[in-house]
Amino acid sequence: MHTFQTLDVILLSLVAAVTWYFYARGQKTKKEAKAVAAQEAEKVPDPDPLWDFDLATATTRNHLYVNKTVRWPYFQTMAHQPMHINDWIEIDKDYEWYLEEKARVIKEKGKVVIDSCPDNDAPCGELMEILVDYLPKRYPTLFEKIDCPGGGIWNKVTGEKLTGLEGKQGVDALMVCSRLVQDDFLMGREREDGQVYFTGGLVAFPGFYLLSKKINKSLRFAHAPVPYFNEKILMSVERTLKRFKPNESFERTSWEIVDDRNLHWHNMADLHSGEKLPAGFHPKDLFFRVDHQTFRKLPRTKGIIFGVHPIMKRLEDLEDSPLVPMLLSKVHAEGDSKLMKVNPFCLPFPALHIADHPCPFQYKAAPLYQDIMMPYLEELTARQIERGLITYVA
Ligand SMILES: *[C@@H]1O[C@H](CO)[C@@H](O)[C@H](O)[C@H]1NC(C)=O
Ligand SMILES: *[C@@H]1O[C@H](CO)[C@@H](O)[C@H](O)[C@H]1NC(C)=O
Ligand SMILES: CC(=O)N[C@H]1CO[C@H](CO)[C@@H](O)[C@@H]1O
Repeated sequence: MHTFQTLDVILLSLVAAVTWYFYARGQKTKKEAKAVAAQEAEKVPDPDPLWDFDLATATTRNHLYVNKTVRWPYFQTMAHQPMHINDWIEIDKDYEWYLEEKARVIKEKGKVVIDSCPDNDAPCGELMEILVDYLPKRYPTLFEKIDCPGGGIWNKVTGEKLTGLEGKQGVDALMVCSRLVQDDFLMGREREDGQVYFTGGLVAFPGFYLLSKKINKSLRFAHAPVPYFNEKILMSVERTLKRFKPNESFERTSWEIVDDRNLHWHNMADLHSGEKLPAGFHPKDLFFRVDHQTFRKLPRTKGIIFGVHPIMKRLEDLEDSPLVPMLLSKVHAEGDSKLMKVNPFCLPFPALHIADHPCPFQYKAAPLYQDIMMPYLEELTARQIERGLITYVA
């Protein structure tokens, strides 16, 4: 009886154990299956090839319109939209000039524009990998994969063959990226304290800020001097950056009026509070700078990649863009003055103004050029009405 009971207990335990084992195994396989399914779902499809791409005439998409670059009312929002993978890297006819200029800036400025924290070195490698994979697929007439030990890519525009790429990380990997696309890449990641930090990147064309002033700083810290930013949207921006998945890339555009073509550092960036552009500065020499900003999450290393492709238009070219001069004028005339004194180019994000820039007036922009620009915009609008591009409704 006694023995029997014991045996019973043992048997029961055994049954329980076996049941538990299979149950647990089932759960585990279920969990694994779920993880695999999630990975599948997060997979980014290949871009469509542009077989008839003509570099000599290529332009980016018309970001002025399509992405509501100049917005009215002018609120500070991320104003982002999902990005099709085809639109991640745009190449235009100025490609070679950008690459040469980028190389010059990197050579001159070094760590100020290209750098990586230790926890960003692997993401740099992954960024290079996805670029090298993407470009021959999207632009098969410009790039070709090289099958060699270590792997490589042939840039047929510059004639360079970049090889031995496998295992490249950090700045070495970013140098490869700098020979491939016009875009800059600022990189970030969520660290253990739950905040997003800027951890490195290749930022040759920031216009008004320097990577060296942002690196290893949290998004919160880096945005401290931007009016409204922290109060209003920092939390939501941070949440978005932490949560978005590799399959949930997005894009936005921002704009700025600038006084030269120096993408690295506009002359205006050095003007101080109360200063203006020199007397006699012709409004035709102002540029409308549009930055196409792309946001991707790296699947393996979870790095956050902010790509930026600046596009320059002369102010006079806006004559052919119906309503844009009028809208621009309205934004300046009636926009929130606290915001318009801010450099809207960076807003709200990457809003990379220089927390500790020596110039006390880093959020300036409008007061420097407004007097010169406004009458000219009116001229452009009048010409659009004359040409029948727009109709005047009182
Ligand atoms: C991206 O992948 C996740 C799985 O991790 C899935 O839940 C989500 O719906 C996907 N998003 C899009 C836009 O496909
Ligand atoms: C980043 O900053 C932290 C302190 O905030 C410091 O301990 C660390 O050494 C810095 N890392 C780099 C790569 O500069
Ligand atoms: C070309 C392009 O990407 N256009 C997009 C701009 O934004 C609108 C939504 O606001 C999209 O519908 C367009 O596809």
